[in-house]
This record gives sequence, C-alpha cells and structure tokens, in this order.
Amino acid sequence: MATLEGRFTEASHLKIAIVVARFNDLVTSKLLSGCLDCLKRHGIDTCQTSGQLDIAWVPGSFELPIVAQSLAKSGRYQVVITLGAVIRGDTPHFDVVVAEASKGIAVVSRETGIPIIFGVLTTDTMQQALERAGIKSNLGWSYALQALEMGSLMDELQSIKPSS
Ligand code: INI
Repeated sequence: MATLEGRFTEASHLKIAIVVARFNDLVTSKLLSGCLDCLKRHGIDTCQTSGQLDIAWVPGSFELPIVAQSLAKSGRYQVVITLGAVIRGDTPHFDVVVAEASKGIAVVSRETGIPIIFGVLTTDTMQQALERAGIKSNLGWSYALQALEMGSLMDELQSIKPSS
C-alpha cells in the first residue's frame, strides 16, 4: 500500500502563477498578500524577477478561468492559484459570476492536468469577505498551502512507475 500525499517541505522548487481579480480589490489584494507571505515562508522566491512566480491581474472573477487556462497551457507552471472575491450584496449577478468562475476553473484544471486552486471568496457581505482576507484569518495563506500541497502531490504522482 502506498500513501500518496503532497509534502510542503518538497515544494520549494515549484513554479507558480497567481491570477488575481481586481473587482473588490480591497479584499483580493489582502488575499494576495497572505498568499505571497505563505509561499515565501515555504521557500518560494516571490521576487517577480526570479522566474519562479508570476502574477496576472484580471478585471473580475468571471475572467479568472480564461487566464488560468492560458497560464496552465503554457507549460511553465506546476500550479496556478486564482484569487477573487464575489460579494452577494443585492444582485443576482453573484450567482452568475460564482457559477462561471467555479465551473470554469474546475474544467481548466481537469483539461490541462494542472492544479488550479479555487481561491475565490463567496460571501454575503464585504465585512464577511474582509474577515476571511485578514481581519480574522487570511484565506490567501490557505490557498497558497493548498497550491504547494497539490503541486507536490502531482510531482509524486508523475513518479509512479506503471505496473509491469
Ligand atoms: N466580479 C467579482 O470578482 N466579484 C463580484 O462581486 C462581482 N460582482 O458582484 O459583480 C464581479 N463582477 C464582475 C465580473 O467578474 C466581470 O469582471 C464582468 O462582468 C466583466 O466580464
């Protein structure tokens, strides 16, 4: 029996792309800070000239899948993190944006074989979003950890030899 799992201690070589939505920038910029802090503390060179980490900005969460797809297809990254914040407020637009972002990201991940982390907060209010982006805890940190875990796990899966 083999146990296959990602190892945070063996993830510092990963090449990572982050796609961030500008909509609700007050929230998404905090998610990005948390994410970068976690990656840095796990040995990723977050300096954008290092070639290990690139950051792309999109207008809103609706646009996350197409850019995640382009980055995943480039062959340059082992994992892509998407960051967004969709706040319900009073608009039915919420459901459309959340559905397209979540479905799109899942499809891109499966079709490219590159893990795409779904780092999109979906909340009823701005207050709830801010609480998850640093006032209480910063989920950007968790999304980074999930990226390291998945990148490392995918490496491990690739090293499995086919049975003879
Ligand atoms: N985009 C978000 O990321 N969060 C939101 O809360 C949001 N709302 O509520 O409308 C939102 N809309 C913009 C959308 O993602 C697209 O950028 C836009 O429709 C252009 O395609």
